[in-house]
Amino acid sequence: MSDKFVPLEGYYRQSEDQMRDIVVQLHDQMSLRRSIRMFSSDPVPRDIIERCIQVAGTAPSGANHQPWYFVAISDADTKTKIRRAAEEEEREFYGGRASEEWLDALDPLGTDDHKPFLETAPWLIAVFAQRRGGEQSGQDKKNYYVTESVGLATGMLITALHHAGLGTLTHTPAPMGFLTEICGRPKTEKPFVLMVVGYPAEGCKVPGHALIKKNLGEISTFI
Ligand code: IYR
Repeated sequence: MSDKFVPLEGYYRQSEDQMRDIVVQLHDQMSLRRSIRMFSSDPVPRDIIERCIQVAGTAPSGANHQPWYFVAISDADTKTKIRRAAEEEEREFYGGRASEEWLDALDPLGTDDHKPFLETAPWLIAVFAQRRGGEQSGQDKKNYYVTESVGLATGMLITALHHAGLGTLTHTPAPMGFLTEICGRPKTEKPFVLMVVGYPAEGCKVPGHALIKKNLGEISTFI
């Protein structure tokens, strides 16, 4: 075997019952995750956010190029700028850009063009997708499966934040080009999602619609 390879570490077999306990517990925990739109302004320590971003950074990616970049924002002025720009886009979205079908689909969520949480929440994490890069910073190779890779990393970021007991919202004001400039990122990176992060507000409510989850039979087939 070529010296390109190193021994696998960190995997060990546990009993089937242990595996069962772990996945049942994980499912119980993750099935309580909700998209939150009412955030407390209580601060969340930066090292928790850093560590969750590191979890996201362990995601698999095309050719291991890790085509993601995270800008974590707690600065109040920057949050205000983001809120203003996002609400401007959302006013156009709700005021005519979105189709009737789309607005109908959103009706159960009760969303509108007001996004106060963009200033209330202690952290916003802007996730960017890099069309070019490489496995090491500063490289300029073509990246592969960029959307899939950044989607996987974002899912792992949400999972980490949820495990920490934090509320999240995957916010996608469209178009999100303003994030590139406000976050000082190069034009070669595409804003992927704006993650809103913090403790849920006291008395936080979520749409009942969010509780409708497809069951195993609806989302899978075993052959
Ligand atoms: N970006 C808008 C609209 C919106 C779109 C979808 I698809 C959602 O699942 C939720 C909202 C907004 O954030 O209000």
